[in-house]
Amino acid sequence: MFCYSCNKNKKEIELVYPIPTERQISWQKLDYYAFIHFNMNTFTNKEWGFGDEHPDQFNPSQLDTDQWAKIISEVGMKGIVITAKHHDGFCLWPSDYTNHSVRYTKWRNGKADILKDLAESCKKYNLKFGIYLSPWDRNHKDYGNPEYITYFRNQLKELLTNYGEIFEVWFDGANGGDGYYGGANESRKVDKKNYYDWENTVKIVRELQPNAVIFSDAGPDIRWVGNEKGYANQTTWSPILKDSLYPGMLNFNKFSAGQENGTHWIPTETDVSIRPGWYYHPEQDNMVKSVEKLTDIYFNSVGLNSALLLNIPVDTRGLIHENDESSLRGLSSFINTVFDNDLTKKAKIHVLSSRRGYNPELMIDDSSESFWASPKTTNSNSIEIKFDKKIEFDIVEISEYINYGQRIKTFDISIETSQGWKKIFDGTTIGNRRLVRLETQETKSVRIRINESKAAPLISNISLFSSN
Ligand code: FUL
Repeated sequence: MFCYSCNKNKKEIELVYPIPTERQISWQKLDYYAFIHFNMNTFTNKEWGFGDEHPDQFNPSQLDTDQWAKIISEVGMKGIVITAKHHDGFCLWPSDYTNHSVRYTKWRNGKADILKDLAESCKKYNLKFGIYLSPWDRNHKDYGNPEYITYFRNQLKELLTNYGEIFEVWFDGANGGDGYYGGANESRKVDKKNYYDWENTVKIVRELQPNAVIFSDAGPDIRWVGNEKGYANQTTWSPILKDSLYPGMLNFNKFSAGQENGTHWIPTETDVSIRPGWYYHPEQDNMVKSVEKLTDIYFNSVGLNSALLLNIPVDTRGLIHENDESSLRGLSSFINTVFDNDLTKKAKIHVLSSRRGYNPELMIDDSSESFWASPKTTNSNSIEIKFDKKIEFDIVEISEYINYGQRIKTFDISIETSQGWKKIFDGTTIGNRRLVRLETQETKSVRIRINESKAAPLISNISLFSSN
C-alpha cells in the first residue's frame, strides 16, 4: 500500500489514532462518484412509494445502462451506486425472495436484471459498482418483525454475490412509518438502535465483499455529512465519537462535523441530487443544478475533507436526461481545465525545519504517497512557496497524509505584498483534501502556516491554481 521509496523510513512517524483502514484510504481517493435513483418512483412520479405499486408500473421505454456509464466515466466520476431497492420495496434484480421485482413485470417479459446490465456497463467503462439497499421496506409483510431481517440479509447476500466486486454498500437511515406491508396498510415503528442488528449485517458484507466500504449515518466505514444539500462542514474531522451514533438518529446534525477527539475513523460522504428530487420528475427538467452550483458543491464537499456522491435521477426512458448531462459535462470541463495546471510546479518551497528524509519538495512533487514532516516537537509551521515572477491564483489545495491520522486543527494563508505579508484566509481542519477558493491574488510568495496541530503535521500536497 505505502510507497516506501518516497519517504525512506516511515516507521519513525508517530501515528495519531484513529487512523484509516486500507479500504477507507482507497475510497477516499475516489473524490466524486455517482448516485443513481432509478426505480418504481421514476414511473409513479414520487419520492417515496407506499409499497402497493404494481410491478407492471415499472416500464422504461429505452433503458440503456451503457449510456449512464459512458457519461459518468467521461465526466471523471469513479463509480456508480444504484438504488437496487428503495423504501417501496421494488427490486431492480430478480430476487429469489420476493415477487415484487423486475421478474414479475411485463417489461422485457420478466427477464430483466438491471443490476447485471449495470455491473457489466461499469466494467466496460472502468467504473466501480455500488449498491443502495433500503433497510425500510414498505412492501414487505414482515417489516418490523425478526423475519424481515432474514429477508433483508438474504437480499443483501444476493447483491454481494452475483454482481462482481462491490465498492460501496449504502444503508439509508430513513425507516419506519406507514406503508402497504403486504396489505396491512398500517404504520410500523422500529427501534432504530436495535431492530436491524447491524453488527451481524456488517459481518456479512465483510465476509462477501471485504473491500467494500459501508455507508450509514453512523458508519462503520463512511458516515453521512448531515444534510442533503452538498455541503460538508467547514471543520470536518474524520474521527468521530462512534459510540454516540446510530443510523436514523434524530439529532445527527450535532455530530456531523466529527470530533477532534473522535475514537473511530469514519470520514464523511456528501450526498446531493443534481435536481431538487432524488428521483426523476418531468416538471424538474428545468431545475437541474447549474455548472456554477455544482462547482460550488464540489469545492464544499471534495474540498472539505469529504467525498461527493452526486445523484443523477435517470428518467422514464431509462436514460440520463440531456439537461443533467450538460451540467455534468460543464462541471467536468471546469475540473479538468483548472486542476490540470498546478502553479507550484514552477515554485521553490521553503520551511523552517524538516524531519530528516521528509523534505518540503515532497509537498509539490507528483506523488500523494510522499509527504513533508515537521520535527516532532514543532506545533507552529510556516511553509513558503516562492516564484521567480508574479503569479495569479484563486485556489489553494492542501492535503494531509491521512494514513497516519488527521492532525491539523488550524491554518492560515498569506501572500507577500510590497507592505509585507497579508493574511488572506483563516481555516480549521484540512484532512484528505482542502480546497480554498479566493478572490484572484497576485504575488511572488505564498505562505501557509499551520497554527495548531494534534501532532507534527504531515503534508502530502500543496497546489495553487487559477480558474480565470
Ligand atoms: C434518504 C431517502 O429517504 C431518500 O429517498 C433518498 O434515497 C436519500 C439518498 O436518502 O434518506
